[in-house]
Amino acid sequence: MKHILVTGAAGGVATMIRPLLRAEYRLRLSDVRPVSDPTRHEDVVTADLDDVEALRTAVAGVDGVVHLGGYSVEAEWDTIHAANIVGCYNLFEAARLEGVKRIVFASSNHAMGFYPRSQTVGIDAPVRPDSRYGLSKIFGEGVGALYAYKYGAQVLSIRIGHVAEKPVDRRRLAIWLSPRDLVQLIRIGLEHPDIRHEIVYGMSDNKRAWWDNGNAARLGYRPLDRSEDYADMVLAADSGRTGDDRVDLNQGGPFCVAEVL
Ligand code: 15L
Repeated sequence: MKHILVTGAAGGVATMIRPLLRAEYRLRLSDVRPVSDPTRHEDVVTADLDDVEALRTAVAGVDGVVHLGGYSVEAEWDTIHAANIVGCYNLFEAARLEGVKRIVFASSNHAMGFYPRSQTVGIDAPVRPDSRYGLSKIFGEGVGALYAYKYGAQVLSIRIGHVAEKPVDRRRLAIWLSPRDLVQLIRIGLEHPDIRHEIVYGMSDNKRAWWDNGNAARLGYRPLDRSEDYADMVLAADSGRTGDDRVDLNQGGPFCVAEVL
């Protein structure tokens, strides 16, 4: 079994996918917060993203990294800068110093949040961050490209929509990503032989999608879950109208107006 470091392991996304990843990989879990209930197939390390030496210890000897760590919503610049700019750079640098080449980077749909929902965007469209958070994810994709092309890393940046057991509102019908579909994308990032730096959208098989996920399909991604199966329930509960067109018409939704979430 390959040994994989998962950063941000105490967070919601990591908690959802750990049982699935454990079936295929031995996991090393890192966070600054306590990680709940590690099994005997998991070891836990405490590593702050501002500490390259601690990150080197965390990354040493693993076959790949799934970088879910950092700050996951909009916040003041100091917070985003520390966690998602400096922290992301430190993680890639620690991996380079330890000779770890495979990295899956949890980017976000908020790199593209100011595209209107009426437009289908692919991975070649110019970025349109909707927040300091979205901007930091573009930086992370850039770091991935730098370490791939300059230092020989193999990096998959997944522009994640919303990871949950099911889509929770109208917007999420377009961007929902089930835990097992996320794990399928992570597997591609960790295993696909021909990756240098690739960007894919992190969504399930969503009929209402506003992203062209052709690059993920090219890499072999075949999502198993469909948001449309939940559409009746979701649409009955959510009109999708807040009264603010910036929220209602843009892909990034509330991130397009939020200062701090
Ligand atoms: C994200 O990138 C966030 O990390 C997550 O908390 C959700 O808010 C998601 O986007 C979303 O767009 O729904």
